[in-house]
Amino acid sequence: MKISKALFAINARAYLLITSAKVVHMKSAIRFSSQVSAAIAAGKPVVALESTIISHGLPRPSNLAVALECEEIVLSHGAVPATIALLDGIVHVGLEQAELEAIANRDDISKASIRDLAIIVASGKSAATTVAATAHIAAVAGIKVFATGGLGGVHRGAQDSFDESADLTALSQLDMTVVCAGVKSILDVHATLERLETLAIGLVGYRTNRFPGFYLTDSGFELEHRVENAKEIAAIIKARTSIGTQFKSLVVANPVHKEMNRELHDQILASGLAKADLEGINGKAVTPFLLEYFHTASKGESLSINTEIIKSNCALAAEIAVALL
Ligand code: PSU
Ligand code: MN
Repeated sequence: MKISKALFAINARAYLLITSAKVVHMKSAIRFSSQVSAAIAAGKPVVALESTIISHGLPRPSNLAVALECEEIVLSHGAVPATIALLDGIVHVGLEQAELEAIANRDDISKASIRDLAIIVASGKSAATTVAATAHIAAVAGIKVFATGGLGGVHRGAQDSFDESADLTALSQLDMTVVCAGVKSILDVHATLERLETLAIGLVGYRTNRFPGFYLTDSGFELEHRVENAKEIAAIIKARTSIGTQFKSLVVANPVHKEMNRELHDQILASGLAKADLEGINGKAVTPFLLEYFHTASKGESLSINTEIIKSNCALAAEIAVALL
């Protein structure tokens, strides 16, 4: 019953792709929390939240506290939070408190991008979802707005390693609006912006003309488009549908209010990149390694900024979801 209600909200393309056999499979693989399923059925605003940030982006025990706070912020701004994660082979859209605790504290939570989803489901394992995987599941569930911290992107040295986050290609194929604070300077920011352009992913600055650099309000790159409020963003989302570009996501770059000390930032960045190189960190371990390094080396300063960023993105995402009604 819950699922059939949710299926009404599935976007047109996803619906076409789902044969009746696949719907039967989805019923067993995707579980909506009672709060999320009620919100979808009633047409209330819902905001998707990712879980890799909880399991692999923030240290314990603040990860759980931040995750709970994020849910509260979305609620207080008039939308329903749908944190997305896989637990014991089930894709959850909306987590109950005990499930959120499991994602924050269990040691068997891997990091799943889109290609990992079916493998984790079939093997009955558990994983947190990246921006790519969260956006995919959210789109299948008919959720239009998603809040995260920073987007994945093109890694430094990608011309040799080919290390580009699947977040980018995922967002080039999904009807999703992602609120983030830009990308971290652990990445090649310029190359990431170029790839966003090539992949036709929409990009607007929220009350800024500069692309934010996560801990820093300005990554050094200019943005062509600027918006001032959630209503303007909702108008862009609706315009995408009317001209057929809705399956290219929209990234809303929301800069942090109070940035990190730039000297400290640059120093930690340089030593973190050098350590990752020295230790031969590669593949999907690179991002969590550098995030952890930042938190430890800044003695908590990056953590408090990170927390502020996520909270602010959750508030804006909820405002957008409300404005879309
Ligand atoms: N960037 C951040 N914080 C994060 C991530 C990226 O500032 O927590 C996480 C997100 O879940 C993102 C993922 O989708 O890392 C990208 O990882 P990769 O580069 O392995 O695709
Ligand atoms: Mn990678």
